[in-house]
Amino acid sequence: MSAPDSSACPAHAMRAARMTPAFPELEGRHPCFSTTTEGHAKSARLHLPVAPRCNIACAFCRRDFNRVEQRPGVAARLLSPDEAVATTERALRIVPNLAVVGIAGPGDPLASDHAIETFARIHARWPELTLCVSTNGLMLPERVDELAAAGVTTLTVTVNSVDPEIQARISPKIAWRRKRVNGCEAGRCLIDNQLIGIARAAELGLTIKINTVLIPDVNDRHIGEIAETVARAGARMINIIPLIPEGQLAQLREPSFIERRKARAAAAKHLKVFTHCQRCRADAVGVPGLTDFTRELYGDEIRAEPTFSHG
Ligand code: CLF
Ligand code: SF4
Repeated sequence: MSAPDSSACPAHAMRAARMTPAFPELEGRHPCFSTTTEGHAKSARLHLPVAPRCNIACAFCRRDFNRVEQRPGVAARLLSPDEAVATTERALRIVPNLAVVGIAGPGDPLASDHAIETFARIHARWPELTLCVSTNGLMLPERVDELAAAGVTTLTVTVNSVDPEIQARISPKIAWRRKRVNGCEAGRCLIDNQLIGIARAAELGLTIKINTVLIPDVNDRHIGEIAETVARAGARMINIIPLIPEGQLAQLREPSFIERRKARAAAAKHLKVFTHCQRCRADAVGVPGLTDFTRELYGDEIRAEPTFSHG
């Protein structure tokens, strides 16, 4: 009997897509670039909170040092590059299947030198580890070659808009070449740098994911255009993250289930959509959503509560 023709039936096609790795070389070796449930559960990541500051001001962002909140932008403490290397050494003894070392905060990894120095030192010592970075992309054109030279192979860029007017509502100001830039000019500068940086990263062979914070009545009708634009630049996957209203956007509401589905459907016309995101802390360790080795690694307990503000 011949296999069912998945192109004839949307349900078959969706099931086939769920079972087919989008990135075979990373499947089971990187939890956030594995696109099957089995692959996602096979490997752990270690986040090293070495990035002390940020160069843009997202209206929904609330960075903090504490032990309780389960969201990006939060860590129990900042690590120096020396401490990050020592932490990696300990984690390799403690965490089974540790395959990925990522830097995703608490600030932006490209706004200072700490992340790139940390990656270079880890890559020299443990070249078998996959190195992963998550950035707002403002400094990507200037620093992506350094990232690649330091061994980084998977990249996430948070792109919340490709329209400067919309972007100005999300990140009203940025620090660019030692000056403050506001409004649409800031939006244009950030978007241009993100797209140039993504294109260069693709040229260098990095696998690129986009994080997009879904903000009702701000960018919710703009998701398809974002996905189309970043796909053209060289991104391969998108992760739509629902806003939990905080900071200057505390007056907004969370996107509904239907709004999230619509956004994913609009993005799926252009990119693979990532669906396992756990909105990790900047010092998370383990398999996202499945195991947590924070206590064993740091010798104290971080009690996680589900709040979120950052992409
Ligand atoms: Fe960390 Fe991000 Fe790398 Fe993954 S998390 S830097 S790509 S190793 Fe993953 Fe966590 Fe979602 Fe990020 S589940 S918040 S997408
Ligand atoms: Fe910076 Fe990320 Fe916060 Fe935006 S969300 S201000 S990029 S740390």
